[in-house]
Amino acid sequence: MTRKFYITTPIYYVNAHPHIGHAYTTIACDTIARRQRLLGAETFFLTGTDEHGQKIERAAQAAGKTPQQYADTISAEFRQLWKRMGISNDDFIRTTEDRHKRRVQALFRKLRDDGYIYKGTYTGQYCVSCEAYIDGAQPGDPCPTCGRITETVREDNYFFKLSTFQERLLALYANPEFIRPEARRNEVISFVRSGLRDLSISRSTFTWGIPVPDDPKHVIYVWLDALANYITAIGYGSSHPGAQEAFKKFWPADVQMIGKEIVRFHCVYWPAFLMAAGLEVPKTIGAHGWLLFEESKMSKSRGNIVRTETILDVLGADALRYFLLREVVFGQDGSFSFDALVQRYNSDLANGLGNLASRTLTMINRYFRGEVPYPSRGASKTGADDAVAEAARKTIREFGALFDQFQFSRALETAWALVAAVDKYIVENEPWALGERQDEDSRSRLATVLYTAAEALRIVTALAYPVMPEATAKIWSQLGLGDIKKLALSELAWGQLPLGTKLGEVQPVFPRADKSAIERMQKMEEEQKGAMLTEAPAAAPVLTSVPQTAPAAVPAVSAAGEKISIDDFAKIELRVGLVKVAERVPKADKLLRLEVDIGTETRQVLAGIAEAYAPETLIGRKVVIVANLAPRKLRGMESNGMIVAASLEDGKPVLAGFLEDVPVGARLK
Ligand code: ME8
Repeated sequence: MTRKFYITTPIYYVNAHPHIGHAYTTIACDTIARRQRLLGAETFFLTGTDEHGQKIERAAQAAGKTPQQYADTISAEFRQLWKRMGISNDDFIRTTEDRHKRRVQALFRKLRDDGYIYKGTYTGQYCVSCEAYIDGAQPGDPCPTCGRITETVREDNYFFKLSTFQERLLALYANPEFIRPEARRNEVISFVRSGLRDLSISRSTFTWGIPVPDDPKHVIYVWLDALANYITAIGYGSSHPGAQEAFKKFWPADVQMIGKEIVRFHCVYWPAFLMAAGLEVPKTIGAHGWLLFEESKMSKSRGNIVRTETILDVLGADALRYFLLREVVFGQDGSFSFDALVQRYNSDLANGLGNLASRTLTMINRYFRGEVPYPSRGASKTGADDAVAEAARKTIREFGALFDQFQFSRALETAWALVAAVDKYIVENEPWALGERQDEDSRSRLATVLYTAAEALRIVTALAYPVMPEATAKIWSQLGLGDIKKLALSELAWGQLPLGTKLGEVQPVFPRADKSAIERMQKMEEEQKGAMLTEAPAAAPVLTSVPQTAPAAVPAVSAAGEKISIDDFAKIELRVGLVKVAERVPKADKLLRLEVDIGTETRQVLAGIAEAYAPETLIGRKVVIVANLAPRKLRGMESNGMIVAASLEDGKPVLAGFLEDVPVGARLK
């Protein structure tokens, strides 16, 4: 019977344009899926977009679109990008699709019917950016994951009996395969050991979500909705026999790949939901680290993203795929830079694999009329030939073992050690010198050397296929071997290159990149950033993980008489904010601590207006906030923006406001 293999990426939030951090997760999964297909498994590879929840609703609002319009645009961007990158996903699920919504409701019903859901009231802090309830946090506390200020939520909710799963979850973690790598497993164990509280799984203060069955005033908590994609996409909750069969075949997932910041959702909530629904849990959750750029996590909110398209335009998808998997040690954070990308590309691809392919195949063309020569079995065979064969056998074994442990970087290192060994072998055996001689021994030696090099090239190419599908397919056909997708990887062994094979047309696969490639990519990114800054509210720079801070509310007075240009003014991001929380700051007579909703998020701002305004009079009031002010700390608290006020002669501030109603988050310009 054919073995099945089911692998998933997380589904991507549609509040951000795709960048190479997203591409990293997708590439890792695509590589695993491709390897599994070559190993003969019936593989299903799922990705998609996560489109509900408060964060998306607010982002859409700030962009002046409906959440659906907004989600449609960005979901399409992801889909197109994956296509361009040759991602081989078998399905792309959107959480706003009917098939998903109906099946999530079926899951909710099942959990409720089986007694795992009850109604209660939630009072506590919530991080809209992570869409996470933050246990134990106080008003004004930042989210421990992303650093943004949490919002106070008080609402009637449905609760899931998470607390009853503590022991079963701990028993699950005893299996070391469930969470990889080990460090993440230990974190999860200590989190669960410290005690689990029941989890609120519905929201009632906004509407952008899947309605709770029979109680549509509530929408299902976005993480329950999103996590369920892994089963709804393959047919859970469907009455259609075909879908039921697919679900039976593919569930449980073999690998669910995620980033480290969403481990708790996947390793605690997700298995608990599945256990409650009477379903099996996934076999392995693999958590990778972050891609850093300019020393912090690449993300939209930090404004330090690198677009995948730039790299595809200049170096191609394979270069990016190879770089990310080779450079980043799986599970750890890794830095991206254009310099490192081009350096790696030149050393490992242009001068490494590319050079091995072109010199070996060119010499076979020149000396053997393009047919793979017959190696000698006689006297002209040397220990060096056997050493290459032995190194290749070892590489096949080690590459597979490392790869299956997600140690992509070490696996590629092993394969490229073989490339280096063959290069050395070629240099030492000087086939070009042998080719100049006509005697039989030299001919026979030349045949052996070029056969050995070509066979090693075939093996590296086969191993590297899942990582670089496009380039390896080209080398494969240049070797005269046809379609690389037909390769039976499990049978890969030394000595299978058919003698006498007619080579295909030999062409360079990885042209060398010069310095101008770096400059071109940097320029493309700068131009894109410029374009984004002028793109109205959707792309407004949002919080950094260290929230921006600002002084108390004092009106900005420009140097008298000095004129500024419209461009100078455009640098100041003024937005309409809604005060949600206002309170005095202990031992600071002038300061108020405010939580201000600016459409895309809620900011903590410290304002020096306590002598002019009683906190309770500010709640629900619309104010003007300078949203892109540099961070500052006041009294040990982060202030993240500045409230605009007129300053009267006696120094008393009067808050700026509007006579007409204005939407929260609207930009002043
Ligand atoms: O978390 N480096 O979506 P998301 C590495 N919708 N990986 C990165 C990255 C970076 N700089 N930035 C993002 C969500 N990612 C939820 C998931 S699943 C049921 C719901 C990775 O768009 C991140 O770690 O914020 C995660 O694995 C994926 O992109 C999606 O992130």
